[in-house]
Amino acid sequence: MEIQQIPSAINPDQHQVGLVHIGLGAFHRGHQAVYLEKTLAQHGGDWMIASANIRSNYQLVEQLEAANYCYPVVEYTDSQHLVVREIKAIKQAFFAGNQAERQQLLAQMSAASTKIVTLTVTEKGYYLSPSSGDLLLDNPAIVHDIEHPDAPKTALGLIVNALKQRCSQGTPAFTVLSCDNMPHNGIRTKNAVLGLARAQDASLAAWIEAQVAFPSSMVDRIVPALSADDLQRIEADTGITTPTVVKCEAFCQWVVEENFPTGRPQWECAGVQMVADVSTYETMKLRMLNGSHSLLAYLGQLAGYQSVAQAMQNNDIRKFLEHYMQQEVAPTLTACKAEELLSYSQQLLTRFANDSLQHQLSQIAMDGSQKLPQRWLSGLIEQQQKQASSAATELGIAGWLFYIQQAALQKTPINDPLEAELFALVLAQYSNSFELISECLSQQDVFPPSMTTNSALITRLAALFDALQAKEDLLEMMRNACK
Ligand code: CS2
Repeated sequence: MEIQQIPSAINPDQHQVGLVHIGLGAFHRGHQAVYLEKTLAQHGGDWMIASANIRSNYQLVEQLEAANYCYPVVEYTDSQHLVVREIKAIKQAFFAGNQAERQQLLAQMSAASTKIVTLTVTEKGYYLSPSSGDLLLDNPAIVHDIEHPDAPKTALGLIVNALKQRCSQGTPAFTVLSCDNMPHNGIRTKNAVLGLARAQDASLAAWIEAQVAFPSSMVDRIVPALSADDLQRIEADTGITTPTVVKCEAFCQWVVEENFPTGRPQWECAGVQMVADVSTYETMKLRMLNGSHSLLAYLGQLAGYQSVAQAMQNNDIRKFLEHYMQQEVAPTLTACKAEELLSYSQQLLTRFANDSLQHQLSQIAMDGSQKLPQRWLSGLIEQQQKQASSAATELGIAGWLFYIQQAALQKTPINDPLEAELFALVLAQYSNSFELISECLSQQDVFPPSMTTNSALITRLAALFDALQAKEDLLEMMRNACK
């Protein structure tokens, strides 16, 4: 094992907090915090991070505090090469699930020194209908934040509350930067924040609309959740026993829309791509990388695999993904050059095969209802409009519904905000699979209307679903989808 150690080159005492982050998970610590660390080391500035968890993992906040907010990121290039990077870019951490710390977080967010609020709260943390992008005003957490604007439970509620304080103090607004895997994540975040603000106070909403910038961004780095086995492996490889360690791949990308009226760190010195429009990067990544991940999550688990790298060792699965990316996704990415898409897809196959990551398929399978519209369905609709086949994507959809039905029958949670609705749909009595698929596709928060009424598509999905139920050879079905 070849190990490169990169100690932190910043002195946290010399930099103040300029950025508040909500969603202190492994991804944030292994991605945005690493970029900030590099930026501060090269360019200085008051851009340290104050980072918060809203609902879970108070222990992590305590552990970080105990370690003086210094933690290692272990970047595995492959099973023989890794880099251990020391990160000190986080100056403070809060657990906003407790009232006192929530007030401290809100004070930090309302302070004039805070110029940017970044978010990694996952798709469901925006409380939007995944298909339409409309705010779910009747969701209990949003109802709570409308009724109790001074004790918010959601990231949206925290942002609206802090902006209200800034508006009334005469402090300029901060910029809100979403770092979640959603299409047009800046616009979606704006809709979510404005939707909540309008339900609280129309004049505040008007101020936010006029004053707050919501740039979009595309983030990319595979940062799996850590298991006890991972911790042991890291210890064996590096001797590190720190509980706050982050494990990830070497690859890292961040493409950010240049729209920061309140100022921003000199991220480009750390390799961040600042662009006028991120949508091409975003669609490419969501459909190619995340779309492949979701195919692996459901079909890979149905084929008996547990991790991405294990599934990638199966040549049929590898070819299936190659087919999906080249034949079903690439034609929808009209703004990209064919060679660029080919090399991107090849690079993804290599990244997925990295067996040091142990990226669990069950982790990716979570929140399917929130992920699949942008990963599979928008591209599928474009392909259908051109009468082009999307057999791999269709097998993915049938596989997802079958996976949900299996879980519902075994009473195993699928970790999805629509779990109850989806379980009820797949467990109801139907006279045949066509009826079952039709009913599932009428779930409008997931499926767009053009799919719900497409009987040829429903017939194909029903046939795939029947084949899965009949335990036909899944690898053979994958091979057929590539014909
Ligand atoms: C994954 C992503 O869990 C998932 O849904 O597809 O977290 C993926 O690893 C990242 O987007 C990679 O940048």
